Amino acid sequence: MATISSSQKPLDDEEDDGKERTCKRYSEIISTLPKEKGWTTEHMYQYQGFWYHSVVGLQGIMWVEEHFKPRHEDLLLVSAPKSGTTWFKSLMFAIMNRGQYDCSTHPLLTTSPHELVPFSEIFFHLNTPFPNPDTLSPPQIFHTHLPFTSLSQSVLDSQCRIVYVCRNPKDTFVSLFHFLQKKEEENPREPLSFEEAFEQFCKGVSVYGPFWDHVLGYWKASLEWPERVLFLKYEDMKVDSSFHLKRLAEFMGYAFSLEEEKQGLVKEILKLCSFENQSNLRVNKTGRFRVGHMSMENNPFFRKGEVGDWKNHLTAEMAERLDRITGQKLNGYDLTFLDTLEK
Ligand code: PAP
Repeated sequence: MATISSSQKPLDDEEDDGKERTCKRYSEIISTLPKEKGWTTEHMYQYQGFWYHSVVGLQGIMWVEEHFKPRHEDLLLVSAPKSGTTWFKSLMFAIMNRGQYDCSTHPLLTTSPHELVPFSEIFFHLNTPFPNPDTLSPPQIFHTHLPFTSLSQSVLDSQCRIVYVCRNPKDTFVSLFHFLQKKEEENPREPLSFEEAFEQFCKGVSVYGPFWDHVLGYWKASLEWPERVLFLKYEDMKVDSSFHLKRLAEFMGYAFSLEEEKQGLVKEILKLCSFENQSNLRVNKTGRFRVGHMSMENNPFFRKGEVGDWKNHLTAEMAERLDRITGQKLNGYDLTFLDTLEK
């Protein structure tokens, strides 16, 4: 089970004063980066062509780039923020650990998916030594929001399999805006209005944005290395859940047997991980997820869980503008998004 405990052996050079030196080195780099107004933090910073929400967040990213070394057997879930990370963490965890738990004792009933599948970027800046992956029994599932071009050579060399999930940009924007209103920040500022945040999103200035570059990086990688990168969309999982869950399991190396299908395991996992089920659990309604010394509310990760909620928030002009930008950016790549579900 991919849990992190602070008693696990930290990487050698992340002992306290090593960490302070590293922090200083990262801060010096960050002080030279281009800045923009943050959505809810003072500034966002552009690093390697992508925008990041805060200094501490960026420190975590730089640390992951330098130190994160998955092994061949590990699985890496990558997502553009608010594309279904929480959902796919629970699906992948349930796929990998099926057979170990029954429906009444499953960890996903009492533990946040974010605790079960660790988010690589948070470990450094939260003062929690990241466990040396070599001390964890493989395979593990790790998660990152890092763009493809920022994945370190060690991730690429590891040959670990990568599952990428994304979502249509209009719902992604709406979801991100609402999430940031609720997220606790160390140095918050007066949040940008919905209209201001929309302007920034269109310019590419969003968390781990530009959105389109993030998606295209993994789309191209999935075409070039289909055996290593599986590209999935939130909407496809909503529309044809069984088909895509089986595809995901097969890619992960945990294909469902005919016997398991007959026993209804695919449906069971989908039900366990469904928005309706997960969002109504006590742990996700009122709990916090903890990683080492850090904790965060679970509730902001569950809002509506629908395709097409953008219609309740974007004006017709805003929707058209985002469609136009998406059309231009993805032109020629044979990549489109569903943004409405037939009732
Ligand atoms: P993250 O990238 O910051 O971890 P992420 O989980 O990708 O966040 O995004 C949360 C979105 O997924 C929310 O969408 P909404 O704002 O449009 O409602 C959340 O409701 C949705 N979500 C969370 N869990 C599930 C689930 N089990 N099934 C479907 N959607 C879900």
